[in-house]
Amino acid sequence: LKRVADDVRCVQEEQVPWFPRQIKDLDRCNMLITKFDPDMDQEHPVSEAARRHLRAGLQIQAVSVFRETVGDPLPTVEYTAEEASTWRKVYQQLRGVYPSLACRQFLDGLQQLEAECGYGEERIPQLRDVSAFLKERTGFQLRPVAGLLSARDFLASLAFRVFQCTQYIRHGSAPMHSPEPDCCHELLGHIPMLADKEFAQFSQEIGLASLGASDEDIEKLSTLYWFTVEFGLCKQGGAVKAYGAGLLSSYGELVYALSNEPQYKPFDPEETALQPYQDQTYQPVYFVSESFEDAKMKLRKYSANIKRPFTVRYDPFTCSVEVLDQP
Ligand code: TIH
Ligand code: FE2
Repeated sequence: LKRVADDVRCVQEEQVPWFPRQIKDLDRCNMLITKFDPDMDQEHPVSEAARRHLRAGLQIQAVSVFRETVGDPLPTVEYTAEEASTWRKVYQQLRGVYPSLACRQFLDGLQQLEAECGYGEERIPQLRDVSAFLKERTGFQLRPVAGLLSARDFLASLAFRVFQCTQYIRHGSAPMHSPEPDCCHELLGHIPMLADKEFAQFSQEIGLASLGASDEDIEKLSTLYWFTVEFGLCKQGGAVKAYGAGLLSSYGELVYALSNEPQYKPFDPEETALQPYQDQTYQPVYFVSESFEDAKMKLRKYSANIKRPFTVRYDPFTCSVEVLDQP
């Protein structure tokens, strides 16, 4: 009888997609969604320096597979004067509108980063410094990545409080919007939010919910991630504010999202999870939640209900995931 039970369990386990159990397994979570090859695609508006970083990034990726842990010091990057000037433009423009358009949690985080982590228009913060800062605040750490990752790999890293970050900067000809993540997006959009304890907890929960989930559930979770963590709006103090990183790193889209032009829908995970999305231009529709807390609670509830034949629990002492069979 025992053998049968074992067999049944094996069959069940086979249906579950592989997922990282230990933080070092994240070295295997680096599947890039290659939209373009920096050496081949001459159309994509990437500066020479960015191409260099992209190539370096691809090398980092190749090397990191052999690394023992994700704790190695992050590489520092020497940005060119042209890149520094792109950063300055982006920073100045956005900084001016944040007080009226960004949510309170974001403003708090940014203020801390300015006071304690060298944030400002003068220079592009290094991932190494920012990672150390975050680690002390919320336990999140950064890991360099060469471009857009598969949703499954990106979400899995959140389960371990690891945020995979691009390190190169957008082309100077289009500072106000980039169709892909770059360091302006990570540093200005995501990092201030990840300095918030509750938001960090919530991000990790999305990650834990994604481990071993079906392709269909990953698609829904990443759609939800898109319309909240990337493009979410919430009501705060009687006004609509942005908390999504894709908005907070794009002056063009931030102003557009909070104008009368786009369509607003109330945030409801069941419905939002089915909304098609694209990343090449501004979103035609944004989801507004009653409050920042409301978005968190609803998404948390949704994540917790995803069906899997097991449950997971994170052990912060060993930075690993325990897998428990459902009774
Ligand atoms: N559009 C964002 C920006 O200009 O900073 C970058 C991205 C967010 C999400 C996908 S691409
Ligand atoms: Fe992002």
